[in-house]
Amino acid sequence: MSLIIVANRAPFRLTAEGLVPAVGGLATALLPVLEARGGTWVAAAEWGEKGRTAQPRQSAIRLERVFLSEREWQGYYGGFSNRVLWPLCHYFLDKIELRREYFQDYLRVNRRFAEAVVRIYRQGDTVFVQDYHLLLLPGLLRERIRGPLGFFFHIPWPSSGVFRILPWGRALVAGVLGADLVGFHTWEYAENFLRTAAHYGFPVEGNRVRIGERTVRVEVHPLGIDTHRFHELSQSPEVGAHARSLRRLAGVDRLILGVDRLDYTKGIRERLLAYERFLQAYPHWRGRVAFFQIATPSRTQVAAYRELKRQVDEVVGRILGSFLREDWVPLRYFYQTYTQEELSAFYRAADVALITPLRDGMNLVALEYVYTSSEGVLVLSNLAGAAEYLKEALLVNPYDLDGMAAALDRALRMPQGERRERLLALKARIQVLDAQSWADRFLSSLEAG
Ligand code: GDG
Repeated sequence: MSLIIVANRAPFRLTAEGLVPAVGGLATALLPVLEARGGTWVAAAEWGEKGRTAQPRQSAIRLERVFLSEREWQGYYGGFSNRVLWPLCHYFLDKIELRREYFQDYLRVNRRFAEAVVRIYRQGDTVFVQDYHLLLLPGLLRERIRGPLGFFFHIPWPSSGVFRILPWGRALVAGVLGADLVGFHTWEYAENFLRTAAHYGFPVEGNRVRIGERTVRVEVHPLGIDTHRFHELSQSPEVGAHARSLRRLAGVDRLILGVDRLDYTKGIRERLLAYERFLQAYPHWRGRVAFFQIATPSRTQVAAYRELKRQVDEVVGRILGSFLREDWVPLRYFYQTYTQEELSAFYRAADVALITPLRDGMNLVALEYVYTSSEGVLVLSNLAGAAEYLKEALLVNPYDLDGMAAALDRALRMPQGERRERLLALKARIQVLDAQSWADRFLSSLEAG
Protein backbone atom coordinates (compact mmCIF):
# COMPACT_ATOMS: atom_id res chain seq x y z
CA MET A 1 0.00 0.00 0.00
CA SER A 2 1.35 3.42 -0.70
CA LEU A 3 2.43 6.14 1.65
CA ILE A 4 1.15 9.71 1.85
CA ILE A 5 3.44 12.20 3.61
CA VAL A 6 1.90 15.56 4.49
CA ALA A 7 4.11 18.52 5.43
CA ASN A 8 4.06 22.29 5.08
CA ARG A 9 6.99 22.26 2.67
CA ALA A 10 7.84 20.07 -0.30
CA PRO A 11 11.10 18.08 -0.10
CA PHE A 12 12.28 19.35 -3.51
CA ARG A 13 13.91 22.52 -4.78
CA LEU A 14 13.22 23.94 -8.19
CA THR A 15 16.37 24.18 -10.35
CA ALA A 16 17.00 24.56 -14.10
CA GLU A 17 16.78 20.72 -14.30
CA GLY A 18 13.38 20.68 -12.63
CA LEU A 19 12.63 19.57 -9.07
CA VAL A 20 15.60 18.06 -7.24
CA PRO A 21 15.62 16.63 -3.68
CA ALA A 22 16.20 19.25 -0.98
CA VAL A 23 18.81 18.84 1.75
CA GLY A 24 17.49 18.78 5.30
CA GLY A 25 16.44 16.34 7.98
CA LEU A 26 12.92 15.64 6.87
CA ALA A 27 13.61 15.18 3.16
CA THR A 28 16.55 12.89 3.95
CA ALA A 29 14.52 10.82 6.34
CA LEU A 30 11.38 10.44 4.30
CA LEU A 31 12.26 10.53 0.59
CA PRO A 32 13.97 7.08 0.54
CA VAL A 33 11.01 5.31 2.14
CA LEU A 34 8.59 7.18 -0.08
CA GLU A 35 10.66 6.21 -3.13
CA ALA A 36 10.83 2.55 -2.04
CA ARG A 37 7.13 2.21 -1.31
CA GLY A 38 5.81 4.64 -3.90
CA GLY A 39 3.55 7.41 -2.79
CA THR A 40 2.73 11.08 -2.62
CA TRP A 41 4.11 14.05 -0.72
CA VAL A 42 1.46 16.68 -0.07
CA ALA A 43 2.75 20.22 0.61
CA ALA A 44 1.59 23.82 0.48
CA ALA A 45 2.29 25.86 -2.64
CA GLU A 46 3.17 29.23 -1.23
CA TRP A 47 1.35 31.96 -3.09
CA GLY A 48 3.39 33.31 -5.98
CA GLU A 49 5.72 30.26 -5.85
CA LYS A 50 7.32 29.39 -9.19
CA GLY A 51 6.99 25.91 -10.74
CA ARG A 52 3.96 25.14 -8.63
CA THR A 53 2.78 22.24 -10.74
CA ALA A 54 6.21 20.71 -11.52
CA GLN A 55 6.76 17.03 -10.66
CA PRO A 56 10.02 15.40 -9.50
CA ARG A 57 11.79 13.67 -12.39
CA GLN A 58 12.49 9.93 -12.63
CA SER A 59 10.89 9.13 -9.37
CA ALA A 60 8.14 6.94 -7.92
CA ILE A 61 7.14 9.96 -5.86
CA ARG A 62 4.29 12.27 -6.77
CA LEU A 63 4.02 15.76 -5.43
CA GLU A 64 0.58 17.15 -4.64
CA ARG A 65 0.36 20.87 -3.94
CA VAL A 66 -2.21 22.68 -1.81
CA PHE A 67 -2.61 26.07 -3.47
CA LEU A 68 -2.98 28.94 -1.06
CA SER A 69 -3.88 32.58 -1.56
CA GLU A 70 -1.52 35.22 -0.17
CA ARG A 71 -3.92 35.93 2.66
CA GLU A 72 -4.21 32.23 3.61
CA TRP A 73 -0.44 31.75 3.49
CA GLN A 74 0.21 34.83 5.63
CA GLY A 75 -2.39 33.85 8.24
CA TYR A 76 -1.60 30.14 8.43
CA TYR A 77 2.19 30.24 8.05
CA GLY A 78 3.41 33.73 8.96
CA GLY A 79 0.60 34.13 11.50
CA PHE A 80 -0.58 31.11 13.49
CA SER A 81 2.42 28.84 12.80
CA ASN A 82 5.24 31.33 13.25
CA ARG A 83 3.79 34.10 15.42
CA VAL A 84 1.78 31.87 17.77
CA LEU A 85 2.79 28.20 17.87
CA TRP A 86 6.55 28.62 17.27
CA PRO A 87 7.16 31.15 20.09
CA LEU A 88 4.72 29.34 22.42
CA CYS A 89 6.32 25.91 22.01
CA HIS A 90 9.80 27.40 22.54
CA TYR A 91 8.65 29.30 25.68
CA PHE A 92 9.00 32.81 24.16
CA LEU A 93 5.70 33.95 25.59
CA ASP A 94 6.23 37.67 25.00
CA LYS A 95 6.62 37.03 21.27
CA ILE A 96 3.20 35.38 20.86
CA GLU A 97 0.71 37.43 18.81
CA LEU A 98 -2.67 35.85 19.56
CA ARG A 99 -5.08 36.83 16.81
CA ARG A 100 -8.33 35.14 15.95
CA GLU A 101 -7.86 35.70 12.18
CA TYR A 102 -4.63 33.69 12.34
CA PHE A 103 -6.45 30.72 13.83
CA GLN A 104 -9.26 31.02 11.26
CA ASP A 105 -6.72 30.88 8.43
CA TYR A 106 -4.89 27.99 10.11
CA LEU A 107 -8.15 26.03 10.34
CA ARG A 108 -9.06 26.86 6.74
CA VAL A 109 -5.64 25.75 5.44
CA ASN A 110 -5.67 22.55 7.52
CA ARG A 111 -9.06 21.82 5.90
CA ARG A 112 -7.59 22.45 2.46
CA PHE A 113 -4.84 19.94 3.27
CA ALA A 114 -7.47 17.42 4.40
CA GLU A 115 -9.32 17.76 1.08
CA ALA A 116 -6.08 17.22 -0.85
CA VAL A 117 -5.27 14.06 1.13
CA VAL A 118 -8.79 12.64 0.81
CA ARG A 119 -8.65 13.18 -2.99
CA ILE A 120 -5.61 10.95 -3.42
CA TYR A 121 -6.19 8.51 -0.54
CA ARG A 122 -6.94 4.86 -1.41
CA GLN A 123 -8.16 2.27 1.09
CA GLY A 124 -5.17 0.79 2.93
CA ASP A 125 -2.77 3.72 2.37
CA THR A 126 -0.72 4.98 5.31
CA VAL A 127 -0.80 8.71 6.04
CA PHE A 128 2.05 10.42 7.93
CA VAL A 129 1.52 14.09 8.92
CA GLN A 130 4.43 16.36 9.95
CA ASP A 131 4.74 19.11 12.50
CA TYR A 132 3.19 22.15 14.07
CA HIS A 133 1.74 23.61 10.88
CA LEU A 134 -0.80 20.78 10.70
CA LEU A 135 -2.00 20.08 14.25
CA LEU A 136 -5.66 20.01 13.21
CA LEU A 137 -5.15 17.79 10.18
CA PRO A 138 -5.21 14.33 11.84
CA GLY A 139 -8.58 15.15 13.44
CA LEU A 140 -9.99 16.40 10.14
CA LEU A 141 -8.77 13.26 8.36
CA ARG A 142 -9.98 10.81 11.00
CA GLU A 143 -13.58 11.53 10.09
CA ARG A 144 -12.87 10.58 6.48
CA ILE A 145 -10.21 7.86 6.25
CA ARG A 146 -9.79 4.51 8.03
CA GLY A 147 -6.17 3.42 7.50
CA PRO A 148 -3.11 4.03 9.69
CA LEU A 149 -2.56 7.73 10.43
CA GLY A 150 0.64 8.99 12.09
CA PHE A 151 1.68 12.41 13.35
CA PHE A 152 5.16 13.65 14.32
CA PHE A 153 5.85 16.90 16.17
CA HIS A 154 9.36 18.24 15.44
CA ILE A 155 9.55 21.04 18.01
CA PRO A 156 9.19 20.95 21.82
CA TRP A 157 5.70 20.29 23.19
CA PRO A 158 5.65 22.79 26.07
CA SER A 159 4.43 22.15 29.60
CA SER A 160 0.64 21.98 29.82
CA GLY A 161 0.55 25.27 31.79
CA VAL A 162 2.12 27.04 28.83
CA PHE A 163 0.09 25.26 26.17
CA ARG A 164 -3.08 26.39 27.92
CA ILE A 165 -2.29 29.98 26.94
CA LEU A 166 -3.91 29.09 23.61
CA PRO A 167 -7.65 29.78 23.55
CA TRP A 168 -7.90 26.93 21.01
CA GLY A 169 -5.76 24.51 23.03
CA ARG A 170 -8.37 21.78 23.37
CA ALA A 171 -9.26 21.82 19.66
CA LEU A 172 -5.57 21.56 18.75
CA VAL A 173 -4.99 18.58 21.07
CA ALA A 174 -8.15 16.90 19.76
CA GLY A 175 -6.76 17.50 16.25
CA VAL A 176 -3.51 15.69 17.08
CA LEU A 177 -5.52 12.85 18.67
CA GLY A 178 -7.02 12.11 15.26
CA ALA A 179 -3.79 10.14 14.67
CA ASP A 180 -3.24 6.52 15.75
CA LEU A 181 0.38 7.17 16.72
CA VAL A 182 1.86 10.51 17.84
CA GLY A 183 5.67 10.88 17.91
CA PHE A 184 8.07 13.27 19.69
CA HIS A 185 11.87 13.61 19.86
CA THR A 186 12.12 13.22 23.66
CA TRP A 187 10.24 11.85 26.69
CA GLU A 188 9.93 15.34 28.11
CA TYR A 189 7.82 16.47 25.13
CA ALA A 190 5.77 13.26 25.14
CA GLU A 191 5.03 13.66 28.86
CA ASN A 192 4.10 17.30 28.38
CA PHE A 193 1.68 16.26 25.65
CA LEU A 194 0.12 13.53 27.82
CA ARG A 195 -0.37 16.01 30.67
CA THR A 196 -1.90 18.55 28.29
CA ALA A 197 -4.31 15.93 26.94
CA ALA A 198 -5.25 14.90 30.50
CA HIS A 199 -5.85 18.55 31.39
CA TYR A 200 -8.39 18.85 28.58
CA GLY A 201 -10.24 15.79 29.90
CA PHE A 202 -8.91 13.04 27.62
CA PRO A 203 -8.28 9.91 29.75
CA VAL A 204 -4.57 9.01 29.82
CA GLU A 205 -3.13 5.63 30.83
CA GLY A 206 0.63 5.16 30.46
CA ASN A 207 1.46 6.31 26.95
CA ARG A 208 -2.11 5.93 25.67
CA VAL A 209 -4.81 8.55 25.36
CA ARG A 210 -8.50 7.81 24.83
CA ILE A 211 -10.65 9.98 22.61
CA GLY A 212 -14.21 8.71 22.14
CA GLU A 213 -13.97 5.01 21.31
CA ARG A 214 -10.38 5.23 20.05
CA THR A 215 -6.99 4.86 21.74
CA VAL A 216 -4.02 6.91 20.57
CA ARG A 217 -0.42 5.82 21.28
CA VAL A 218 2.27 8.38 22.13
CA GLU A 219 5.89 7.37 21.48
CA VAL A 220 9.40 8.80 21.42
CA HIS A 221 11.28 8.51 18.11
CA PRO A 222 14.28 10.88 17.97
CA LEU A 223 15.20 11.97 14.45
CA GLY A 224 18.85 11.75 13.43
CA ILE A 225 20.86 12.59 10.31
CA ASP A 226 21.88 10.81 7.11
CA THR A 227 24.95 9.18 8.67
CA HIS A 228 26.10 7.66 5.38
CA ARG A 229 26.14 11.06 3.66
CA PHE A 230 27.92 12.84 6.54
CA HIS A 231 30.48 10.06 6.78
CA GLU A 232 31.23 10.60 3.07
CA LEU A 233 31.57 14.34 3.65
CA SER A 234 33.96 13.67 6.55
CA GLN A 235 36.24 11.77 4.13
CA SER A 236 35.89 13.91 0.99
CA PRO A 237 39.24 15.40 -0.17
CA GLU A 238 37.48 18.47 -1.66
CA VAL A 239 35.73 19.21 1.63
CA GLY A 240 39.08 18.65 3.40
CA ALA A 241 40.81 21.17 1.15
CA HIS A 242 38.09 23.72 1.77
CA ALA A 243 38.35 23.09 5.54
CA ARG A 244 42.10 23.82 5.40
CA SER A 245 41.49 27.08 3.54
CA LEU A 246 38.99 28.10 6.23
CA ARG A 247 41.62 27.43 8.89
CA ARG A 248 44.10 29.57 7.00
CA LEU A 249 41.48 32.32 6.87
CA ALA A 250 41.02 32.04 10.66
CA GLY A 251 44.80 32.33 11.07
CA VAL A 252 44.77 31.16 14.73
CA ASP A 253 45.41 28.03 16.84
CA ARG A 254 41.76 27.29 17.57
CA LEU A 255 38.56 27.80 15.63
CA ILE A 256 35.12 27.94 17.25
CA LEU A 257 31.95 27.53 15.13
CA GLY A 258 28.23 28.28 15.44
CA VAL A 259 25.69 27.32 12.73
CA ASP A 260 22.00 28.15 12.91
CA ARG A 261 19.02 29.52 11.08
CA LEU A 262 18.81 33.13 12.25
CA ASP A 263 16.07 32.42 14.79
CA TYR A 264 15.58 33.80 18.32
CA THR A 265 15.25 30.24 19.66
CA LYS A 266 18.81 29.41 18.64
CA GLY A 267 20.49 31.62 21.25
CA ILE A 268 22.86 33.33 18.79
CA ARG A 269 22.87 36.66 20.61
CA GLU A 270 23.49 35.04 24.02
CA ARG A 271 26.27 32.92 22.48
CA LEU A 272 28.00 36.02 21.12
CA LEU A 273 27.69 37.67 24.54
CA ALA A 274 29.22 34.55 26.09
CA TYR A 275 32.11 34.76 23.63
CA GLU A 276 32.61 38.43 24.58
CA ARG A 277 32.62 37.40 28.27
CA PHE A 278 35.12 34.62 27.46
CA LEU A 279 37.52 37.06 25.78
CA GLN A 280 37.28 39.34 28.83
CA ALA A 281 37.61 36.59 31.45
CA TYR A 282 40.30 34.49 29.72
CA PRO A 283 42.49 37.15 28.08
CA HIS A 284 45.31 34.71 27.28
CA TRP A 285 43.10 33.33 24.48
CA ARG A 286 43.04 36.70 22.71
CA GLY A 287 44.89 36.46 19.41
CA ARG A 288 44.75 32.63 19.58
CA VAL A 289 41.09 31.85 18.88
CA ALA A 290 38.56 32.88 16.27
CA PHE A 291 34.80 32.43 16.25
CA PHE A 292 32.94 31.84 12.96
CA GLN A 293 29.17 32.23 13.26
CA ILE A 294 27.01 31.18 10.31
CA ALA A 295 23.42 32.46 10.42
CA THR A 296 21.16 31.31 7.60
CA PRO A 297 18.45 33.86 6.70
CA SER A 298 15.05 32.65 7.91
CA ARG A 299 11.42 33.94 8.13
CA THR A 300 12.52 37.43 7.15
CA GLN A 301 8.87 38.52 6.78
CA VAL A 302 8.32 38.21 10.55
CA ALA A 303 9.19 41.38 12.54
CA ALA A 304 10.75 39.44 15.46
CA TYR A 305 13.31 37.97 13.05
CA ARG A 306 14.23 41.36 11.60
CA GLU A 307 14.62 42.72 15.14
CA LEU A 308 16.87 39.77 16.04
CA LYS A 309 19.04 40.46 13.00
CA ARG A 310 19.50 44.03 14.18
CA GLN A 311 20.44 42.89 17.70
CA VAL A 312 22.92 40.32 16.44
CA ASP A 313 24.51 42.84 14.04
CA GLU A 314 24.92 45.18 17.01
CA VAL A 315 26.70 42.64 19.24
CA VAL A 316 28.94 41.56 16.34
CA GLY A 317 29.89 45.20 15.79
CA ARG A 318 30.58 45.72 19.49
CA ILE A 319 32.84 42.66 19.80
CA LEU A 320 34.83 43.67 16.73
CA GLY A 321 35.02 47.25 18.01
CA SER A 322 36.49 46.06 21.34
CA PHE A 323 38.81 43.27 20.28
CA LEU A 324 39.79 43.53 16.60
CA ARG A 325 43.54 43.95 16.08
CA GLU A 326 45.61 44.44 12.96
CA ASP A 327 46.85 40.86 13.21
CA TRP A 328 43.70 39.21 14.65
CA VAL A 329 40.04 38.96 13.64
CA PRO A 330 38.27 37.49 16.71
CA LEU A 331 34.90 36.99 15.03
CA ARG A 332 33.50 36.48 11.54
CA TYR A 333 29.77 36.55 10.97
CA PHE A 334 28.40 34.92 7.80
CA TYR A 335 24.76 35.83 7.12
CA GLN A 336 24.13 33.51 4.17
CA THR A 337 23.10 30.05 3.01
CA TYR A 338 25.70 27.42 2.10
CA THR A 339 25.67 24.11 0.26
CA GLN A 340 25.93 21.01 2.41
CA GLU A 341 29.55 20.51 1.21
CA GLU A 342 30.50 24.04 2.24
CA LEU A 343 28.81 23.64 5.60
CA SER A 344 30.72 20.40 6.16
CA ALA A 345 34.01 22.18 5.46
CA PHE A 346 33.18 24.55 8.34
CA TYR A 347 32.35 21.54 10.55
CA ARG A 348 35.66 19.88 9.70
CA ALA A 349 37.66 23.06 10.23
CA ALA A 350 36.26 23.80 13.70
CA ASP A 351 37.94 22.68 16.95
CA VAL A 352 34.81 23.50 18.93
CA ALA A 353 31.14 23.74 17.90
CA LEU A 354 29.13 26.02 20.14
CA ILE A 355 25.51 24.91 19.67
CA THR A 356 23.53 26.68 22.34
CA PRO A 357 19.84 27.09 21.46
CA LEU A 358 17.62 28.55 24.20
CA ARG A 359 15.15 25.80 23.27
CA ASP A 360 15.21 23.35 20.35
CA GLY A 361 13.16 20.27 19.45
CA MET A 362 16.26 18.23 18.63
CA ASN A 363 18.98 20.21 16.75
CA LEU A 364 20.45 18.33 13.84
CA VAL A 365 23.42 20.69 13.40
CA ALA A 366 24.93 19.26 16.62
CA LEU A 367 24.69 15.73 15.18
CA GLU A 368 26.09 16.79 11.80
CA TYR A 369 29.09 18.47 13.44
CA VAL A 370 29.97 15.42 15.52
CA TYR A 371 29.63 13.06 12.58
CA THR A 372 31.81 15.15 10.26
CA SER A 373 34.52 16.23 12.69
CA SER A 374 37.55 14.09 13.55
CA GLU A 375 38.77 15.69 16.78
CA GLY A 376 36.33 18.45 17.64
CA VAL A 377 34.51 19.19 20.88
CA LEU A 378 30.74 19.74 20.98
CA VAL A 379 29.50 22.31 23.50
CA LEU A 380 25.73 21.79 23.57
CA SER A 381 22.78 23.49 25.23
CA ASN A 382 21.04 21.36 27.84
CA LEU A 383 17.75 22.81 26.51
CA ALA A 384 18.10 21.16 23.09
CA GLY A 385 16.37 17.80 22.59
CA ALA A 386 19.70 16.43 21.34
CA ALA A 387 21.17 16.87 24.85
CA GLU A 388 19.03 13.94 26.00
CA TYR A 389 21.01 11.68 23.67
CA LEU A 390 24.48 13.26 23.31
CA LYS A 391 25.71 12.65 26.83
CA GLU A 392 29.44 13.01 26.00
CA ALA A 393 29.05 16.62 24.81
CA LEU A 394 29.96 19.45 27.20
CA LEU A 395 26.44 20.44 28.27
CA VAL A 396 25.79 24.09 29.14
CA ASN A 397 22.91 26.30 30.20
CA PRO A 398 22.50 28.66 27.22
CA TYR A 399 21.29 31.53 29.44
CA ASP A 400 24.34 31.32 31.73
CA LEU A 401 26.99 33.45 30.00
CA ASP A 402 29.72 32.76 32.60
CA GLY A 403 29.01 29.02 32.43
CA MET A 404 29.29 29.09 28.66
CA ALA A 405 32.54 31.06 28.78
CA ALA A 406 34.00 28.50 31.24
CA ALA A 407 32.83 25.57 29.07
CA LEU A 408 34.45 27.18 26.05
CA ASP A 409 37.76 27.50 27.91
CA ARG A 410 37.50 23.85 28.97
CA ALA A 411 36.67 22.72 25.42
CA LEU A 412 39.67 24.60 24.02
CA ARG A 413 41.99 23.05 26.60
CA MET A 414 40.66 19.50 26.33
CA PRO A 415 43.48 16.98 25.67
CA GLN A 416 43.40 15.12 22.35
CA GLY A 417 42.75 11.71 23.98
CA GLU A 418 39.62 12.92 25.76
CA ARG A 419 38.37 14.71 22.63
CA ARG A 420 38.71 11.57 20.54
CA GLU A 421 37.09 9.38 23.18
CA ARG A 422 34.08 11.67 23.54
CA LEU A 423 33.69 12.07 19.78
CA LEU A 424 33.78 8.31 19.18
CA ALA A 425 31.13 7.71 21.83
CA LEU A 426 28.96 10.47 20.34
CA LYS A 427 29.33 9.08 16.82
CA ALA A 428 28.14 5.67 18.03
CA ARG A 429 25.05 7.26 19.57
CA ILE A 430 24.31 9.20 16.38
CA GLN A 431 24.62 6.10 14.24
CA VAL A 432 21.70 4.58 16.14
CA LEU A 433 19.58 7.66 15.41
CA ASP A 434 20.07 7.50 11.63
CA ALA A 435 17.39 9.45 9.72
CA GLN A 436 16.18 6.59 7.55
CA SER A 437 15.87 4.23 10.48
CA TRP A 438 13.74 6.94 12.17
CA ALA A 439 11.18 6.70 9.37
CA ASP A 440 11.29 2.89 9.44
CA ARG A 441 10.91 2.80 13.23
CA PHE A 442 7.98 5.19 13.25
CA LEU A 443 6.14 3.61 10.33
CA SER A 444 6.60 0.02 11.56
CA SER A 445 5.21 0.97 14.94
CA LEU A 446 2.31 2.81 13.29
CA GLU A 447 1.46 -0.04 10.96
CA ALA A 448 1.90 -2.75 13.62
CA GLY A 449 -0.39 -0.75 15.95
C1 GDG B 1 13.40 21.85 13.20
C2 GDG B 1 13.45 21.92 14.74
C3 GDG B 1 14.57 19.69 14.77
C4 GDG B 1 21.34 25.18 8.17
N1 GDG B 1 21.96 26.16 7.47
C5 GDG B 1 22.25 25.65 6.27
C6 GDG B 1 21.79 24.32 6.24
N2 GDG B 1 21.25 24.07 7.40
C7 GDG B 1 20.65 22.76 7.76
C8 GDG B 1 21.47 22.05 8.80
C9 GDG B 1 20.43 21.11 9.41
C10 GDG B 1 19.12 21.91 9.24
O1 GDG B 1 19.37 22.93 8.30
C11 GDG B 1 18.71 22.58 10.55
O2 GDG B 1 18.14 21.62 11.37
P1 GDG B 1 18.00 21.83 12.94
O3 GDG B 1 17.50 20.56 13.51
O4 GDG B 1 19.34 22.19 13.50
O5 GDG B 1 17.02 23.05 13.17
P2 GDG B 1 15.57 23.57 12.55
O6 GDG B 1 15.74 24.08 11.19
O7 GDG B 1 15.07 24.56 13.55
O8 GDG B 1 14.61 22.27 12.54
C12 GDG B 1 14.65 21.14 15.26
C13 GDG B 1 14.35 19.62 13.27
O9 GDG B 1 13.23 20.44 12.87
C14 GDG B 1 14.08 18.18 12.80
O10 GDG B 1 13.03 17.59 13.48
O11 GDG B 1 15.81 19.06 15.08
O12 GDG B 1 14.67 21.15 16.67
O13 GDG B 1 13.50 23.27 15.20
O14 GDG B 1 20.30 19.93 8.68
O15 GDG B 1 22.53 21.39 8.17
N3 GDG B 1 21.95 23.50 5.18
C15 GDG B 1 22.58 24.02 4.09
N4 GDG B 1 23.04 25.31 4.04
C16 GDG B 1 22.91 26.15 5.10
O16 GDG B 1 23.33 27.32 5.04
N5 GDG B 1 22.76 23.24 3.01
